[in-house]
Amino acid sequence: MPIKSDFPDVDLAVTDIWSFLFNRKNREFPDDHVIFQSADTLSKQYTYAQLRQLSVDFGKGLKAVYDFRKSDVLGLYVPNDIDVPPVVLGTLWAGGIVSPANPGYTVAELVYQLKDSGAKALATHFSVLDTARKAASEAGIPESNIFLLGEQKDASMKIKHWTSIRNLEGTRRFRIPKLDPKNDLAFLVYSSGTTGRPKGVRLTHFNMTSNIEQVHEAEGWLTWNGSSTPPDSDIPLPAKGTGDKVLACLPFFHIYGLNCLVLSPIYSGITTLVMSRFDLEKWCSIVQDHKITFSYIVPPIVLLLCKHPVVEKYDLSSLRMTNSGAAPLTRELVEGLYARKGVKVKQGYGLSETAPTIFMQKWEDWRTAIGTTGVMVPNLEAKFCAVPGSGEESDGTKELPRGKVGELYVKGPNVFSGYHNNQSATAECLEDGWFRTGDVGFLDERGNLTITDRVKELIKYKGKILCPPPQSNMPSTNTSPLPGFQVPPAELEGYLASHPLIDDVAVVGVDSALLGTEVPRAYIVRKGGLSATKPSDGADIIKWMNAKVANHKKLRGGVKFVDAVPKSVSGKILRRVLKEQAKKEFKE
Ligand code: 4UW
Repeated sequence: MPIKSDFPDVDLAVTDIWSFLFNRKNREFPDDHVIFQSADTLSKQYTYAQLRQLSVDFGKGLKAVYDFRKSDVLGLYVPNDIDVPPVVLGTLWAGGIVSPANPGYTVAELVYQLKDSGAKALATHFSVLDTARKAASEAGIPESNIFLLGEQKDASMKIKHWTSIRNLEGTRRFRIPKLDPKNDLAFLVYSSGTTGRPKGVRLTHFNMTSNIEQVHEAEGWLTWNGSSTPPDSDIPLPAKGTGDKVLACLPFFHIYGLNCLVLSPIYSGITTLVMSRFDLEKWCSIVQDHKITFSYIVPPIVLLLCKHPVVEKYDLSSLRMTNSGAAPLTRELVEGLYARKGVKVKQGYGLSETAPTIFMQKWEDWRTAIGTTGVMVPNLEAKFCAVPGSGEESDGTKELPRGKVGELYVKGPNVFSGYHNNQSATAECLEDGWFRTGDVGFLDERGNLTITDRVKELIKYKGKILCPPPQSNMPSTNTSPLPGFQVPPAELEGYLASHPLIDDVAVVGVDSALLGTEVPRAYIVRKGGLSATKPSDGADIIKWMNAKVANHKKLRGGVKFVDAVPKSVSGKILRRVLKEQAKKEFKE
């Protein structure tokens, strides 16, 4: 039997995102409440009423200026900016679909997304305008369909600014088109995927509004005016008479930022300060100076907060809580940050395909469920099935008993409707509403999920074990090859990151011709960088590590010191880059 969330089901709204946010009946905060504020120039801010008006004006402009029709796609290629929310909401008002792209993309990468999504227009920023222009031209988007967000550096430039896109004739009357929230798409996000080419994840209006409601129900602690009462715990309220203040430092193009930082604040009324990009010292100084109470972060940020010397200078005590997700976070880092700065971290877990959040640690459990990603959000079902390659049947039909480690499948209103233009990839992970996450983990007795790793990232170590012959009349042999032990790189990284002389680490599998199997190899950033002399060679670390783990997890692929671990902007280790590197370097 699939496992149900312990939260009672929420009676979910079935409506388009714009109406969900701006025609909300039970809204508590007033029209003039500030929702977004630029963390760079604090004077720039948008209240709820301004966002509503700006988005309608812009939506009408899209129709008038670009003849934007229902399901037309707007490509969004910008660093974080407080203009992103009104442009996104305006596009949705016009019935369009937003396809946000990483502003670090090259021309070729952007062309791929613009073509695959079929973008009709492109919103961009002067800092990346050059790439945007070239990519638009290659993707067949006319220059007149490119416009700018943020600062308009050069007033003489021919490229329009989004604020000039209005229903200029003023006489044409437009209405929000009739949308079918369960079928019409709101977003085409391109899943970062640490392996393979990005795929367009088709997210409907209902997927997104459902996830906002699911999270709101499970979260429930952020307060726009400081009035909610915390359960009996060590978590204080914001300063008297004030609401929570969130510092937004994660990219808006990624699903975590898109839902938690662009859409959710308009629903919850939580004032959100927008950084154009993450910078550690700036993040610390904004937290200190503006009494930030909450921030969504990723494990590489937790690592920096634990280890970087600059953090010492700042008072981060206004933070009631932080929320980490997008990659594994170890117990050692959570404890390390609390010991160093008194900053609490809880975890969330989700995927682009689930719009995104499916598990969340409760605030009051930040310490008692440490290292887990928390409990299932409402309206969700889950099951665990055997991991491919484990020797057991693994087609997703046979459920494992609760508590056993397996591959996680989920079903719910937030599960996407498939990959764009890619039926075979959709068929591989979506059947009868069940989505195969590709993540491996288990539930504890309180329903908290521990993710042990991703199926594709598990290192398969084919060792040999000593065993008696199966039947006494068979020829005797004292060794037997195993189908493959699975070594979770995240577990080894957790141990290594707790080493006092190690600043950062990634573990990948590398093929050993000698042993005829994949073996774990570690890429390590020493404290003090490449010039550091300690630990002096990998042998010390291998010895230290191997004493902590079972035989099949030993670092048989060796250790290499590097100056940085390659990571995606959403905080994931780029294992394919390291695997390529390992192939070239690894000599036995
Ligand atoms: N622990 C271990 C985690 C975790 C994790 C994600 O780029 P995508 O498609 O999506 C994301 C979404 C992150 C996210 C969403 C909502 C939320 O509340 C939250 O925490 C606050 C984070 O990253 O990558 C999906 C893949 O990222 C890994 C996992 O492998 C998943 O399949 N991942 N969160 N807490 N791994």
